[in-house]
Amino acid sequence: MALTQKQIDFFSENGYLSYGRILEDAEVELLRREYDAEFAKAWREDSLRNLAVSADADLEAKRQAPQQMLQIMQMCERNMHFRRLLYNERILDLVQDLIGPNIMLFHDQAFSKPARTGGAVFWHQDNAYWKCRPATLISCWLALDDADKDNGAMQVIPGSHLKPVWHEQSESTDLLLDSESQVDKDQAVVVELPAGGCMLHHCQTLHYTQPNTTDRQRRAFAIHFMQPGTSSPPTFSNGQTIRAGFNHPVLRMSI
Ligand SMILES: O=C(O)CCC(=O)C(=O)O
Repeated sequence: MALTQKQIDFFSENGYLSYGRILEDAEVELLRREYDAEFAKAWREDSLRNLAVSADADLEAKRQAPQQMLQIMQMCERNMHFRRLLYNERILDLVQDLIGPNIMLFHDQAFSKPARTGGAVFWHQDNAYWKCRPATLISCWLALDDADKDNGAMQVIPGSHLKPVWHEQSESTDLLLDSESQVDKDQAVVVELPAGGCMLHHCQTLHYTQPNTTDRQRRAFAIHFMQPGTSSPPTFSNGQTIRAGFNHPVLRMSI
């Protein structure tokens, strides 16, 4: 087992686990280079989203927006290094301890918060977007830069995975909003991580990242894992579709 029983129990009770470093310096360096190249290309091709503006904003509006919460979906379909990362044995060992030995990809996404202009990702439960059944998906969120509260480390509400809450569509951004009253922000825990560190969270855990108020960028990559047999509607609740192609590969199977 890669996780101790204590860590597994902590995850079951709280819906998240701060694991700490899982990638070596050289792996982080390589992924950062590839990440930056993919974001530069995506800007040129207009194939990324700025979640801080509404979904129909054009390229200029995305560029000029005072807040930048940049997202590339399915990095694994664009870049071999990120595709290989999905099969990283160290990461899959952690996931296996939480959802068992049969593991499929739901999808992946890169989230970039530039220094100073990096916007927030509002409090949400991932499964409010995904509507997967059973709601047993696990995410591994990897920090490619040191992440602390001020540059947008992950914040979570312990225990919130036990109950889905109502979310509504934000009018000004491409994000779902929690209903303010349903999140007791006093309970929030900030999961600070070093570059190359990861945290795991359940698909119903309420989480949030604040705007980046520092001079340090915050790059992150999230892999969302599911058990075979998980069903999901073809589009997310905000109308977004997972691009076809690589789709939902089996990452580990024990027959
Ligand atoms: O990286 C971020 O700022 C947000 C990440 C997130 O919401 C997620 O991984 O589900």
